[in-house]
Amino acid sequence: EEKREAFKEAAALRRLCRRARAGKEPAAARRCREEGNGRFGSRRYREAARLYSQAASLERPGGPDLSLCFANRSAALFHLGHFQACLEDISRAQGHGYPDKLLPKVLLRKAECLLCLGRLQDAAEALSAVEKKITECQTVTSTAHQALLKKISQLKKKVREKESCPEPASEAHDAIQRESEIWEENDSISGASSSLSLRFDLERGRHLVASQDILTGQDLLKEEAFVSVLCPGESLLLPDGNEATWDIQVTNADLYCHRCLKQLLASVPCSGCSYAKYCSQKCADQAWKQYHRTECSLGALLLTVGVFCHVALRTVLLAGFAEVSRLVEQSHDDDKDLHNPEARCKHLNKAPNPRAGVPGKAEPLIPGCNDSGRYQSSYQAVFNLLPHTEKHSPEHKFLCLLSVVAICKKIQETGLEAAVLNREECEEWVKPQACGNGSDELSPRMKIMAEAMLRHVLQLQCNAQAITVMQELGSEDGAVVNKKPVRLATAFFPVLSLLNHSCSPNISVSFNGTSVTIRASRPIPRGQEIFHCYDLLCCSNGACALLVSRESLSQRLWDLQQQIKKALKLLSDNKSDQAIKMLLKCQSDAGNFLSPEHLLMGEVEDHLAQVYATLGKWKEAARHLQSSIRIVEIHHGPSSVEMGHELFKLAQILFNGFAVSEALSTIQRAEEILSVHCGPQSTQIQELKEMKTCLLELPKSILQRT
Ligand SMILES: *[C@@H]1O[C@H](CO)[C@@H](O)[C@H](O)[C@H]1NC(C)=O
Ligand SMILES: *[C@@H]1O[C@H](CO)[C@@H](O)[C@H](O)[C@H]1NC(C)=O
Ligand SMILES: *[C@@H]1O[C@H](CO)[C@@H](O)[C@H](O)[C@H]1NC(C)=O
Ligand SMILES: *[C@@H]1O[C@H](CO)[C@@H](O)[C@H](O)[C@H]1NC(C)=O
Ligand SMILES: *[C@@H]1O[C@H](CO)[C@@H](O)[C@H](O)[C@H]1NC(C)=O
Ligand SMILES: *[C@@H]1O[C@H](CO)[C@@H](O)[C@H](O)[C@H]1NC(C)=O
Ligand SMILES: *[C@@H]1O[C@H](CO)[C@@H](O)[C@H](O)[C@H]1NC(C)=O
Ligand SMILES: CC(=O)N[C@H]1CO[C@H](CO)[C@@H](O)[C@@H]1O
Repeated sequence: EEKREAFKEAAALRRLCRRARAGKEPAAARRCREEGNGRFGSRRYREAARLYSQAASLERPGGPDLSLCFANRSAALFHLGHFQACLEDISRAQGHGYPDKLLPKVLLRKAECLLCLGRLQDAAEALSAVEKKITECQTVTSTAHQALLKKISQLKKKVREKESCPEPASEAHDAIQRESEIWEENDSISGASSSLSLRFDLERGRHLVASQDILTGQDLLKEEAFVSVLCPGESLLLPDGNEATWDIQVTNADLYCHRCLKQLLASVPCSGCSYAKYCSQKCADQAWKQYHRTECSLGALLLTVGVFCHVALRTVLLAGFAEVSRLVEQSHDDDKDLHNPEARCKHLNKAPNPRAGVPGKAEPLIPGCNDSGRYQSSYQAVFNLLPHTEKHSPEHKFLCLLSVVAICKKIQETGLEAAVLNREECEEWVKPQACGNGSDELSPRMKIMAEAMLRHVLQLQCNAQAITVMQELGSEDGAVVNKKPVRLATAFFPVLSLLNHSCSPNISVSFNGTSVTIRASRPIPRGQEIFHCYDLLCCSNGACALLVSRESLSQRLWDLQQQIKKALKLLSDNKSDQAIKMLLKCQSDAGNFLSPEHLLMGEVEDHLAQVYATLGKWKEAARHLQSSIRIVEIHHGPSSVEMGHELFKLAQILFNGFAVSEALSTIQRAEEILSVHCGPQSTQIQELKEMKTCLLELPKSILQRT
């Protein structure tokens, strides 16, 4: 019976896979590129660049078509003022066989870029190269020829002008010094502050405790994810993408690097699939070596089985077969020991921590630490996170097993087993071939990998950490720019996982790429345990971190999000009063099960601010926004970019409401933060400056009127 059930499930999985798309599709590539040309024509350069990127990821490498995508994108990047990225795309185009007869136009763009970057010598050289090319090239029609020559002489003139009158060196970027805190790392826990220490007792398991008094805002932990996998997420409507003549399906995969999660400007596509896109060739090469050579042809399957299975696979690929099998075998030995009283005794006797070194008062060796008692972000630490096997239902475990086996079988079928087991280095992309051995069984080595993967999938239920970022949403009314936290990736942070769950955590979490920073959100006296709030859910009756409660809480969270959506719909239908009623109800519902610092609580406040702003009730709007800002500050820190954007919004509202002195101080704070993150020349800073000027002239006229 069970076998038949498994068979049915496996067939369903295969059917589903056909729907997920991760392969190259040249026809779709061409459509994207044409659409991009259309957007370029109407000067919507950001959208154009995005469409050209999409085209590049769908195009097969090897033909000139890919080079056209890069050349086209370089034009959009040039207009956006991203000269360095533009130069990189031009050399990519040349590297992929850009047609000779089209070259002059692109080389001219290169010269212009170099000129803008102040590299005059290089610009002059590029110009003579274009001239040479044009005289060689018979195919250029005479009018085009004339136009090019005219452009060349203009540029040459500009080069000469710049040479004779060099611009003053741009003023040194006087960024504000962040209060650089003394950061001292703990000797025995990698990434943790020296104010923390790791404890272990049978009742509480492993946990972190303050070993000295900790101040609000103090950094407690800086950790790089052991593994992280980008969540595809829903497709998003971006601010400039809402005139949907062509539905640009933008997902996280189009916006963030597949490996390091950096925001993408001009993505480098994988040469094998259309899904993985990188911030640079370097990231692409590293991902290929570490895991993508295996994952590339599994794309559709991985998108179908879900991100937890994907994380599990990538975890074992990063660890390598030798380390995986060492720990799997060790865990088998430990299990045997547990069922054999004599061995168990021996096991306990060997447990004392060699570093504790106090005779007669030996502590047990803390699981996950290496033999010298150091806990660090390693595969061993990941392996020792608790899978809570007994808490999962048999159905759930069965489903996880099925997905893991499906992945391993696919790896065997496609002849990628050798790559997985590191038996030979295959750095080049080779088309996987069906392997001759038609056996339905997993090989003994793949069985070991599968066992470890299953363990990781189960661990993730409790230990998965979501990496979130603030993402800008379409602003309907244009008065206030809206941002929302979205889940970007799922990751294992073995040190962060040492923090136990609590309803009212005493820390805040913020992310930069694949690294996390933990700060104290309130003073923590010496000797207290440090608590973290996973997924930031609060538990209904004090029983924390139980899977059951997590599931039902997720349901309530989902319901709440639907309510919020409805309220926003009311708002867009001009039914502001009803929208306010609904949002206030959301707020009181949410208060019953979310901690006051939950990001969703902030989001509701934010929407309330938005409604009041559309009604011109600036005072109420400001009050709600201030509540939202308090939450953002807890989560992202007082000088985070998120905080900067919230203050920017508040400044707009205070400005509109003529709250002069409050507006001025808010502008000041926003300026300080945003000039660090976005640069003193950014549009946000310019707008803040304009508001300030306006406000400083305002009082006289207002006073005269009143
Ligand atoms: C894109 O490339 C095509 C083919 O080379 C060209 O005709 C078109 O003008 C290019 N568009 C832009 C914006 O560069
Ligand atoms: C680091 O952690 C250890 C053990 O967890 C603890 O005893 C020690 O006080 C901490 N501080 C430093 C500076 O290592
Ligand atoms: C434990 O890890 C630390 C840091 O990587 C290393 O210096 C030490 O040699 C390791 N100890 C053992 C016994 O492997
Ligand atoms: C096929 O592979 C399975 C698992 O690796 C192995 O047990 C079996 O001996 C292989 N059969 C042949 C004919 O190589
Ligand atoms: C994020 O990390 C990068 C390097 O990885 C660093 O250059 C940048 O300053 C960091 N950003 C913030 C806001 O800390
Ligand atoms: C830290 O969090 C725990 C759990 O919620 C709580 O018991 C403790 O009082 C908090 N500590 C401080 C200083 O707030
Ligand atoms: C809402 O009101 C604004 C101005 O009051 C109007 O321009 C807009 O068309 C209205 N929208 C709807 C859906 O009624
Ligand atoms: C108080 C509390 O929640 N303790 C938990 C801390 O985490 C360990 C596992 O890492 C659990 O076993 C404890 O129950």
